[in-house]
Amino acid sequence: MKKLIDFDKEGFKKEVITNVKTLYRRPIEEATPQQVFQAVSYAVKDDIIDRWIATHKEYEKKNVKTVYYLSMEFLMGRALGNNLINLTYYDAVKEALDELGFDLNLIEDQEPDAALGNGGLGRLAACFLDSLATLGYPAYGCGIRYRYGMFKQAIKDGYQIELPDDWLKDGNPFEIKRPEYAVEVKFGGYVRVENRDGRNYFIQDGYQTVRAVPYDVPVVGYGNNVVNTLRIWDAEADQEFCLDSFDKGEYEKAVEQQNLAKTIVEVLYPNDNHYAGKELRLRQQYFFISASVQRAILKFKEKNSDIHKLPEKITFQMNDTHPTVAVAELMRILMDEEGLEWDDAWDITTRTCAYTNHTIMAEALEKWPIELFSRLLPRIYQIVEEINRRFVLKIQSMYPGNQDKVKNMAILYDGQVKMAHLAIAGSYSVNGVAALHTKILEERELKDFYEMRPEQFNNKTNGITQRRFLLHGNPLLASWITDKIGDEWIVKLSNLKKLKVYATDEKYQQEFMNIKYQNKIRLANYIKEHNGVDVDPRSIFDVQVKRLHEYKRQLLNILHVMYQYNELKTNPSYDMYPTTYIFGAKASAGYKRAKLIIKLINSVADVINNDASIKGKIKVVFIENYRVSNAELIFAAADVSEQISTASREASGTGNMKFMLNGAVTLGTMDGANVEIVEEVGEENAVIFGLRAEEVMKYEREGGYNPKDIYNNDAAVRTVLTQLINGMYSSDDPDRFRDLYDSLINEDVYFILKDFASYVEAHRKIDTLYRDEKNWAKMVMLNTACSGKFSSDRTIEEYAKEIWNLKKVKVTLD
Ligand code: 4GP
Repeated sequence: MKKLIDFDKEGFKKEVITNVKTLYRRPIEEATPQQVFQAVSYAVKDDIIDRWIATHKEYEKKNVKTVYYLSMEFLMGRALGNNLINLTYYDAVKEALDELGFDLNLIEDQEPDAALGNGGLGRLAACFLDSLATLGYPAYGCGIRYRYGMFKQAIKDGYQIELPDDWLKDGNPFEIKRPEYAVEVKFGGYVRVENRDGRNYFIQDGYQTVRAVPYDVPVVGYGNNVVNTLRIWDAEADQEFCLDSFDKGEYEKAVEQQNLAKTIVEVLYPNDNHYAGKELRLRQQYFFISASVQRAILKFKEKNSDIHKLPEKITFQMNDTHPTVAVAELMRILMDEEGLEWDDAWDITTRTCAYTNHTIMAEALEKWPIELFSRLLPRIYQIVEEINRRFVLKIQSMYPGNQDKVKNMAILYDGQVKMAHLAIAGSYSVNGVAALHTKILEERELKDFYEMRPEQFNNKTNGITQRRFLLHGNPLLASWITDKIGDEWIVKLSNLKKLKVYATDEKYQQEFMNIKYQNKIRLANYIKEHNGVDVDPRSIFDVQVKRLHEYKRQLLNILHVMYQYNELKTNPSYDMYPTTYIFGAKASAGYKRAKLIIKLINSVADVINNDASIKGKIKVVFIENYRVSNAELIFAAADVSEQISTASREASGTGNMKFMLNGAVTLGTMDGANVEIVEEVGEENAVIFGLRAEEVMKYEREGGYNPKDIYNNDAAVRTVLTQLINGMYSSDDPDRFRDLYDSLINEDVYFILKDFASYVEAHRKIDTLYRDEKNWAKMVMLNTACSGKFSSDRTIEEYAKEIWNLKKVKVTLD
């Protein structure tokens, strides 16, 4: 890849020195690593700004169509390394810093992760921004500038502890505050109707107001001068209004507004695949949506005079149902502020909004009580009522007399506002995130909506950015690949298929496996430093890192470890290849059972890691505070990628793709994008086990299965389950894990026991395969070689062509 422009190393060094001086009144020799990080970041930002300005000039000149990716979450991780990679300056800056006496890796470690997201859908949003900029598509990410991001996880006595993530405490060098773009967002009060010139106007009165102030964060495209914007909104009390209230003696009202502003962006709700129903969360949703949509319309009007052209210039892509109030907010603006009639406004809205579904988990469905929704957002609620009234009429005219359809599809029903139904009614596109997931949406979860309007539905299989998860996260493998096939893979991941020819060549197999080994040493060092556990890089690194959720079945994984340990202890002929089981997972703060599973993993680790008699055959490690930055190290070092969700439950998964890209073998169920991974790499290069989605869904239709049958008939399962309640892993409190035991024996809604035998078999197969070094090397190399489909560049091209109708823009610097 051509370098952007010649990097001026000496100039850069000078700038870093000057920055340290002006920011901290210090000579560089006395600067702390944090200060050097800030100084370097400001120097890099300087370079970014020119491209940022040039990009927006070009967008304005061409009056381009723009996608607004509306998302409560952007799990960005660290910015410095990624920005350097995408500016194509990484190595040059590394050298410059070396010459100043600093190690870029250590400087990067000074940066806190921007953890403005939980997991899947938040990290997907971050990968999408990277791809949009790299492909040159005009885009804004719109979200919230949470004062505290995803909590920091500490492990104490084996339990998860949540600590606040004060990520802004040293300042965020890349962001820019844009007070000139602040807008007002209104909450509460009541709506009165005013008739002017024969037309009714709806006016919200007696409301509380919050000033939404945007901070812009640059999103640098790879090697193309494009810099898009992630716009995250902060809340401030409306000073003018407050002063006014003070004057009028409305002291309490003024204080309330101050408090509202303070609390609204205070914290990210730490729920993954789960709806908590908190009032503050609805406030957050409306806050950032109202601000983003208002601002987008203002910007549109700077260049366009006819509001009817909105769908030609803007798509609002709603990342799950969290931003769904956008449908009603856009209606409000079009009618109350732009003066359009309902039909006109509805036509524009439903050609501007699009919706992505990320989960079929029932507990994730957002359903707001009407009482709360209408109190908080009175005008928005009126509009939703009218949308619902018309939508129900449409259902009734299509299916006369069919009350079930109304019940299943209405937006307002049972005293609730059903956000998914609003999202579908108000959107021109509804997409799932992997082929199997979209099929389940169409055939089961959203069947009625699909039957009503099949052309609205489409699939966009997720992807990940190779720039962060290979080029930055795995530099050894990245440069080996570039050596073999050139560096175009950085922007065209399908090129990796050219690596296939190397997969059967012993020399290259050795090179590849040696890189894996180096990466395992790197991770082993991290584990030693952070967990104090010695792990052997020659053992199999079998890894499950993702949010902790019952459907993801970390419990199945640890039960299998307990089983293997029993075999080692009791069966003299049991032979296994030394394996290190690595876990990393945050549990939502209020999710008791998930937290108990973390405790179980750590308790099992305690017993097994300290039993000298098994000669280190099994090690169990729980990596504390799993997040984007340590994930990069983990993916690079994995041999086996555990993707073991109950089939049908994991919409797609994206971790599975990151492992594959870095040369790990998937041990998984036929769920989410695993299905497509197997399709790409071939069933012989993955290890698949367990019930298929149709089988799971059939059991569910028929009322489940009886786990006691397995308990009664499988002695190994019985032993493992008994060890949950006999104190083997909880001698101080034998009942500690009884809840897990009961859940398995009585319901086992996630089919853990049902899949257990098959999972044991799959592990045996991994063991056998790993011993055949050449074949294993071939398998992992083919995984890397066949991962091209899973670039988020491919995903974004599909969105851009099939949903957004975006045009690419080229940016040149004067
Ligand atoms: C996640 C899904 O669980 C995961 O399968 C998918 O890969 C990811 O979205 C991106 O599409 N869902 C969530 C959530 O993060 O909170 O619903």
